[in-house]
Amino acid sequence: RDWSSDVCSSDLPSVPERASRAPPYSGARKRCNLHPRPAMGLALSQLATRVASLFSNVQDARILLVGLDGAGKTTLLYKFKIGEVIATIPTIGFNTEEVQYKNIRFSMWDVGGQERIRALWKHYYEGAHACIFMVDASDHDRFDEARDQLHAMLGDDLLRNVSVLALANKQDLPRAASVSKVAEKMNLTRLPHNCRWRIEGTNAVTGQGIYEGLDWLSQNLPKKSD
Ligand code: G3D
Ligand code: MG
Repeated sequence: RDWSSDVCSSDLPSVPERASRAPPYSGARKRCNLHPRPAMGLALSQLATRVASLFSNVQDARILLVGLDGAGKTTLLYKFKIGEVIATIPTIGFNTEEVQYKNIRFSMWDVGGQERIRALWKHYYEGAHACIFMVDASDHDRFDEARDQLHAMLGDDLLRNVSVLALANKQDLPRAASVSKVAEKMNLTRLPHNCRWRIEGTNAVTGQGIYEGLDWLSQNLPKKSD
């Protein structure tokens, strides 16, 4: 792993701003697809199976996968067949996708947009163990919006115990902000409820960084006593 530096709540202050992060390949998505770098570590086709084994000790993991539109959520779940769609519930202005992979259930939706829709999100909060918040690290103009959405959502008491995995996605793009920059922009040290969190740099097209992030998550799910 070269660029997918990660930061977590306990070690944020010691992580230096990374001098160089983006690999010098084109950054064009299709090109990455056609020429995955050989040192990727984990065969892409195995990602879903490996992810499932991470959570094999958990009876039922309920994970919210959220972020602004365009962050890369659909790419992450569908490209790697991490789940099978079990339901899509279209509501005006709010579409969720429920995806199940073995004992892990992902509820995925785009955050942002109209305030009144937020009330509908709560249906998915109950019983959630974790929240994966995906950020397009190359979309500098929307960092503030993403941060506000993240904090507004996690301010809800129903999400008091969730563990938070932030993904600084699209690290392959030359414009992408570094992982520590995204951590700073998202104000992760100021998350409500002092929740457990971590941030990982990812490329949802190649799968880089995804396993590492989910590995941390699987080991940091809230305990029943929390
Ligand atoms: P969303 O489900 O969060 O709204 P999508 O986002 O998964 O639909 O992704 C939005 C676009 O970003 C897609 O491109 C997708 O291929 C691209 N994308 C997702 N992750 C990455 C990444 O890590 N790197 C790069 N370079 N692109 C990524 P299209 O062209 O299909 O809209
Ligand atoms: Mg989507």
